[in-house]
Amino acid sequence: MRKSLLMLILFSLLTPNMYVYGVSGNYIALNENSETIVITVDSTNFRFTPSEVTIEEGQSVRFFWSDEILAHNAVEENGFFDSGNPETSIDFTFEFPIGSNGTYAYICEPHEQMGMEGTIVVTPIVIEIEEEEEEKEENKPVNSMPNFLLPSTFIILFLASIMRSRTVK
Ligand SMILES: [Cu+2]
Repeated sequence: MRKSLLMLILFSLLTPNMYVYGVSGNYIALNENSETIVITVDSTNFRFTPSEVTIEEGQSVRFFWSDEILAHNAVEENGFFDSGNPETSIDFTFEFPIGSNGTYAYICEPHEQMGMEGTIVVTPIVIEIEEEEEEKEENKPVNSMPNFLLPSTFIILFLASIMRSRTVK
């Protein structure tokens, strides 16, 4: 009898925490599912397409072309990423890590003079954090208070009933 009471107390204490972990888990899953942007070479042979992309931190850019007439590469101006030697076929994926937000200019080394260049804008991940904070604040007066109070109320009631049954006997 006492074991089942203890289990009930533990369960009611754990339930609000499990809910919070579940929510944050969903946010992580959303980031992992974000798509990779593919940048290739257009029909003029001297342009990247798309030449300007905006992504979020944690997303990847894939430089991909095959059997081009000319050999190309993609090199960031400060060496942040580098697809290597110019090739007619390239498949190079670069992930922009968390904290890498900023604007990155890159060039194709053999065709820099032709204006073969591009820009990648990486935006910081702020939406998830804002949502989580807003949710917490919104829920505080409505949901969080009863969630927090209920388990402790149960414990007090259970302890009181146990103590009462002891003193009676
Ligand atoms: Cu090129």
